[in-house]
Amino acid sequence: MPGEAAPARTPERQAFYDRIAPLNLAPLWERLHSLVTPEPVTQCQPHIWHYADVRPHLLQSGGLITAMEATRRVLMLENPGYPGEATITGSLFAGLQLIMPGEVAPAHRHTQSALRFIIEGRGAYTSVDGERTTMQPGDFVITPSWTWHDHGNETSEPMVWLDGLDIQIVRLLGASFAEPGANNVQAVARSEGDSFARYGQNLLPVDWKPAVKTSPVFNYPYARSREALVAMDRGGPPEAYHGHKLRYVNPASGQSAMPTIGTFIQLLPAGFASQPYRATDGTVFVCVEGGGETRVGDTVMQWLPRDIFVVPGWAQHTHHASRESVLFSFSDRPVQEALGLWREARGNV
Ligand code: 1HN
Repeated sequence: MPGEAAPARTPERQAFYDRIAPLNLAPLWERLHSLVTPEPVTQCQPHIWHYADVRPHLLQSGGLITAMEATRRVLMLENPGYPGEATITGSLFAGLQLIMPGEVAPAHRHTQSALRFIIEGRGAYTSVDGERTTMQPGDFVITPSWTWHDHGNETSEPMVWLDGLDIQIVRLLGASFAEPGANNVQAVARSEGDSFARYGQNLLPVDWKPAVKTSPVFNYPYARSREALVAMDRGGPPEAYHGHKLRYVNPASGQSAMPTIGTFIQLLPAGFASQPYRATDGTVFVCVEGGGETRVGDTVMQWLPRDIFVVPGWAQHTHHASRESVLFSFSDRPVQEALGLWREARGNV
C-alpha cells in the first residue's frame, strides 16, 4: 500500500533529485501516492450541455466554414476539467456535427472508431465501406475502425448528430492511422439496408465468419430500441439502479457493438428515482425523450431532450425522471472489462 503522502523533501534529498534529473531519472517515492491512488482520481467534472444554448452557435458555424473545408464541422464538447484536451471523459471524445443541406463531408478512414447518435434532422446519410444508411433522430450508427466513411445531406434541413470517438484511447496506445479517400463521395457498392437484413434480424449468413470485433449492424434504429424499452416497461417494474436499461450488442458475439465504446439505452418511467450507483467508466448521456435530473454529489444537472451530460467515473449519482424518459449513453466500459478493470458499486458504499 502506498503511504498517505510523499516523504518530506529535505534540502539534501532535493539536491539529489536535481543531480539525477539531467540523467532522466526521478524518485518514485515523490510520486507514488498520486500515481497509485486508493480509489479512482479523475479531472473529469460532471457537466451538462443544454442543446438550446449550443444550437445557435452550432448553426452559426454553418455560415463560417463548409463541411468540405472543415472535413468535419464539429463543435467539440470539452470537459471543463480537461480544457483544450478534446475530451469529454478523459478517455473519449464527443462533439456535435452539423451538415447543412446539399453538403458532403468527404470520405476518409482512420483507426479511431466513431459512433453517431442522431440529434436533429432526418434523412441525411452516412456511407460506410460502400453502404449508405439514412439517419433518423435517436438512431445509433457505427463507423468501425479503418472503414471508409463520408456523410451527405440531400434534405432541405440542417442535420446534427453527436459524435463519440475513442480518440484518447487510440492516442494512449499510439495506434492512430488515417487517410483521405480518393473521391469525396464513395461509390455505392451495396443497397441500403443490406447489412441490417443480413445481420440485424437475429439471423446471420450461413457461412459468415466475423473478420473484425465491431458489429456488422451499423445502424440500430431508434424505433426498434424504443419498442423494446416500452415492452419491458409494460412487462414489469424497473430495475432499482438503471430503470429499464439495455446495452447495444454485436449480434455475432454478444459483446458490445463497438470494441472500445459501450453504448446503452434506458427508459426511466415517470416519477422513477434511481438508487445511488457508481462505476469506473465515465459516461456520456443524451436525453432522447422526457425530462428529469441527474445528481452527482452537489451538482444537479437538469435535462431535456437533446441535452448532453457527463457523469465522471466512480462518481456516485442518481437519476430522477419527472416524465417518462429515454437516455442514450456511452462509455469506455468494454475496454475496462477486457482488461479486468471495470468495477461498480450499488447503493451508498
Ligand atoms: C471524424 O472523422 C468524424 O468522420 C467525426 O464524421 C468526428 C472527431 C475527431 C476525429 C475524427 C467523422 C471526429 C472525427
